[in-house]
Amino acid sequence: PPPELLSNREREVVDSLPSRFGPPTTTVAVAGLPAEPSTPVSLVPPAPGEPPLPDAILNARELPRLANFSVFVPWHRRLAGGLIELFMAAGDEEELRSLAVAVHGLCNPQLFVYALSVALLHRPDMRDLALPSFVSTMPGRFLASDAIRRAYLEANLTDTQREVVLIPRNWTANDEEPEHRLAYWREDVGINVHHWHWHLVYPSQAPRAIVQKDRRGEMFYYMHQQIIARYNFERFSVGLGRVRRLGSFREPLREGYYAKLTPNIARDLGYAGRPDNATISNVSRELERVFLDISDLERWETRIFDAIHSGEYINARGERTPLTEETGIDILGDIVEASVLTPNPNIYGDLHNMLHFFIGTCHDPTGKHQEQIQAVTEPATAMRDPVFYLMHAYIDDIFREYKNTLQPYSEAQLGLPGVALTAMSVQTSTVPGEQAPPAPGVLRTFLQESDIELSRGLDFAPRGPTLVRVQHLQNAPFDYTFSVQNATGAAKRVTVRVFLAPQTDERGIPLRFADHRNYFVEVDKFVATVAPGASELKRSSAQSSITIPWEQTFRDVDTNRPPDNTPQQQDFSFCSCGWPQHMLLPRGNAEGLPCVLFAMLTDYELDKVEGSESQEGGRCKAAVSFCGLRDKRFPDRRPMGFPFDRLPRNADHYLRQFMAALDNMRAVDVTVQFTNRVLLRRLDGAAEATPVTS
Ligand code: CUO
Repeated sequence: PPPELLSNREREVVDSLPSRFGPPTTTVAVAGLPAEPSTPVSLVPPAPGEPPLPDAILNARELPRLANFSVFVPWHRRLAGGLIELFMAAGDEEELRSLAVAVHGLCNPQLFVYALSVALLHRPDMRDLALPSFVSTMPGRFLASDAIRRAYLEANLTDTQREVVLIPRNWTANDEEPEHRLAYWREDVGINVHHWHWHLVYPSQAPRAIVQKDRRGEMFYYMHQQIIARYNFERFSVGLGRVRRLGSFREPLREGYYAKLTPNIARDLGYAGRPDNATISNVSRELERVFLDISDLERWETRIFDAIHSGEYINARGERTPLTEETGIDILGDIVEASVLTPNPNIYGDLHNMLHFFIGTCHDPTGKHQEQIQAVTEPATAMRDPVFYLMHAYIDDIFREYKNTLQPYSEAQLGLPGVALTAMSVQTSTVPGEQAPPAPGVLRTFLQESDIELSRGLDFAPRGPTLVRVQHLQNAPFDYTFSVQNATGAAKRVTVRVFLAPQTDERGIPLRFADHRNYFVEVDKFVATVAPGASELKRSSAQSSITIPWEQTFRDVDTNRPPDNTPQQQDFSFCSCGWPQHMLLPRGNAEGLPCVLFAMLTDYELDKVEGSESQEGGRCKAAVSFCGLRDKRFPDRRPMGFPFDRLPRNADHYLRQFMAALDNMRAVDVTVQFTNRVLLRRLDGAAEATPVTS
């Protein structure tokens, strides 16, 4: 059985448990706790003369144990912020453990898991600790409640009687709902774990040292912009048009959604559903202590657009302050989200977080039915709901409005004198069950089955491995070859930026650069040295700067550690933030979706950031483009999304014309071809491919 961890079985109050950090023989008695922690905490009411419980715990006790917790709720954020601070302040591992046991026993378990996870990700002494896969510790937020009920039944059988629980592919809706064609993507386990993990790495409320990461607001903008770009790519793959942007807070939300997820299976407190064409209303919910009107949202929106169009925002002292080319997008990100770094909450409010809340409570805006929030109001589940993309397309539009006020990049900013990217190709490896590799330029996707071990998350069930099996998209690994001509006469360090985009819009009409740029998804970014003269750079799709490997999504703590265990890879928890490798490519279609692969070389001397030159050899560099580098500044000085984040100099141009005079860029046509069959079964995480028919 997997080791007992505090984050296992979140509703089971522990009497004693082995140390999750130290040797397995250490135990912690809840009532007594370690003999002399520097902040004594007890689960029994303090006797006269004993120190009282810390305020953070007393406050957190006000959230009922079985309520659903969400960081999109300001009150919940405040409670989490207090607990994170408490966990961060613990002097050593022993004290942290005693505090954790106390909070686990006294407070809402979802709040506990969130706050402890954020603290573990940020405490220097915990950096080698691998957090267990969140799918296995909180399966109710990632897997169908039906399947989890079934897993409970299996868990009660003997080891030899147990069967793997199959999760059907079409369990939230059927094809009468056109949006259901994308359920495989929206409901993907890896994508949702990534989003949850991203919000742990970038909490919007916690001690300032944790929140104030380099370019945090810009990262909020960029990571979510890329989600929308990827979603549109996926929509084109299945024959749907680009996602509709939420145009007004008062319009009906055509896309209903019923998540069929129950984070608290014991009390059956599932996420609420939302019927088609629902509208949001003024909110007054005592349950989450939110009392706001739609007109508040509209006021915040107007003020944010005022800041964008005037080029100035109002800071904490009420002064007009310029949004500069250097930091404007970063400040705007903090304002729009809003994180605790937002400069003036009275003026700019809490637009994005509250949109998650207004939409997610539109079925019961006053709480009179005592209904739970919808899936869209919680980061672990929000990306399942089609409305997430309407909403975030609207948020993205705010940032785009700002980016459109900036000067287009000049040729000097875009070019790299003396270095040319003369050719580029991709070669996909042989697809499981086929004899030969695909033709050059053909990328391949198919289906895979993976098993997830759930016993860490089945509260109150007997111990023993219990498996569920999910089907998901997968892509065949591929290699890039870049041919470079370096005429500078010396070796040159370059950043290679690689993007993929659909060739046309949903009607098959070519897109002008001004619009096309919004569809480019980053697939890789890396630093390389090119020798003088002609040379080739090779790169594998597995090295992508946005992804984490399959194992980190689907495997458990002890097995997800890379075999070599090198120092730079030990920093596993932070690394678990990242887009899943199995979703690196859009699905494409059976005929092969026409795409453009774009690459650009830039001067590393201009790109590099002091102290973050760790693209090579640093700690935890997986998924750096989406998750940053731990304890370091973002290692690329250029704006995130460069060169697609701004309008072109000529609004009439297409990509070809945009690149015309720039030898350091190259675009080639590729296709993404999808095979609607399960070609891979890796039931035990083994590397070999087992072709099966389906
Ligand atoms: Cu990640 Cu709205 O911030 O979902």
